[in-house]
Amino acid sequence: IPEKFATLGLTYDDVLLLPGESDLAPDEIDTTTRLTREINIKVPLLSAAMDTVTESRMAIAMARQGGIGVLHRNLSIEDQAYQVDLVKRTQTGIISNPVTIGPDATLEELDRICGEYRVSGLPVVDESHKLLGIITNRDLRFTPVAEWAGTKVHEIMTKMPLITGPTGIDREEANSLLRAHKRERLPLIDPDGTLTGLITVKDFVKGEQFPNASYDNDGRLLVGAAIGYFGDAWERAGRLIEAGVDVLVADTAHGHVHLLLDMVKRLKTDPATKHVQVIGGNVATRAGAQAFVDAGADAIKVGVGPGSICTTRIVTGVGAPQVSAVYEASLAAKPAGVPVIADGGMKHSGEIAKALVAGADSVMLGSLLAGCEESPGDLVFVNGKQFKAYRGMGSLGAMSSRGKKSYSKDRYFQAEVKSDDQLVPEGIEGQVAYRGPLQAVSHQLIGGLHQSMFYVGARTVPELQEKGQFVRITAASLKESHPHGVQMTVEAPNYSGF
Ligand code: RVP
Repeated sequence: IPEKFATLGLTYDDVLLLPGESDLAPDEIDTTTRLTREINIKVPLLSAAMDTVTESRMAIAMARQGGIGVLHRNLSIEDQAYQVDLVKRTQTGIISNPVTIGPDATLEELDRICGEYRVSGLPVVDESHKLLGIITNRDLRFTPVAEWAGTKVHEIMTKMPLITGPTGIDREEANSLLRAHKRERLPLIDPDGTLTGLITVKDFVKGEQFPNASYDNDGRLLVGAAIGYFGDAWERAGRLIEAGVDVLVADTAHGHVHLLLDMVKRLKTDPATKHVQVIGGNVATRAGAQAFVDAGADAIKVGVGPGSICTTRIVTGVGAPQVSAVYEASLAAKPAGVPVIADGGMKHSGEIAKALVAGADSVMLGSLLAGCEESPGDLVFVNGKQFKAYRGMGSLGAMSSRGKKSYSKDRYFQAEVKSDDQLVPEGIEGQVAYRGPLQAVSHQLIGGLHQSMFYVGARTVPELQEKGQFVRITAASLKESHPHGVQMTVEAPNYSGF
């Protein structure tokens, strides 16, 4: 029989990382990490699956910064799948399925297609998708509008031979070809001349702007989406996969539950779904993590109660201090090669490194990102200061219908509650200070992590996990850690004070 009182649980404010011997130059530090069994990302950050944090805009911004966004599920299936589609269509790499036109189409049709897809040029292909030429809407300028309906694409297109690249060309090579020939577009073809992709200069410029961006194998941004286990969850998963989602996140407040574990098992064995990465959660114990390892999850998310807007521990008395919970979960996950995600409770950048040393491979953030320009919701002014709304998915506001259907109730196992006044909330509704664009916020978070790694003497995340050593601290040390005895006169971009 286990002891009734387990060992003391610790959280972020209970520990500090000891400085270690370091001979690193800052540019040697690499924050690449494992998101799931099969996906690596360059920046170990996820944005939370919450309706005040992650919709497509945040997901695009997160992937561009090198992390990943998890689209919330307080949306109809159609709306959530549409959000996935928006992220996947954001062009920052190689376009694997470019819009094309046939040689016998008219210039009128060309103009319509360019407008519809907001592109300025199209590869011209025959019925078997062999590349015949390329046409841009600049070519239209030399033909009077009155003649568009009667002029065919093949009459004015630039015909083969064109400057093309082979299928599978890497970014550097493509870039130098575009430069050498001063071209704006590089069609990619197979040896038999079949069009397989398109690269545009515009996309490369974006690529250079976001050197860490998280891409799938086709050069599209990575995106995750939350699902449940109840009702139409299976249908939702299927639609999200059709839309191109890379990672499904089985998203509940208590993951160590048979229905959810069965859902993960089914997703990882069904031929239609098993190729997609599945994250299971949330758990806060070694046994909970082991259950997800056994169910075949590709990563495990840890956190019961640490969230800034969460009242689960107060309402139910259940939870586990986050640093200990992450450590415990990692004891089951690590030997199985399953990455761990520390979800909730991060107030400053220093906690990212603490979570990684405790055994996480990446972290999920809510309150730290809810104030970004890219999060859903409008700015609110209070006494001349700018804020954005931030609420728990278990808050009354998120779970109640208030004129529309709520899909987040089953995260708290209250899917069958009929009327709003019967709900038992486990979260609150509030607001956080406006923080500007994600780029600036993530710069501070990643910058902080770089510094942590420098202090510990770790070049890589695995090295940080191995070398990092905690010291337990007292309330007096915590006071010493924060600024003290001084009145702050200037706001720091990475310190909130609480
Ligand atoms: P934080 O970053 O501390 O704001 O926490 C965000 C996390 O809190 C989410 O990723 C989720 O796991 C959890 N959460 C979301 N809603 C609620 C709630 O209403 N209790 N909790």
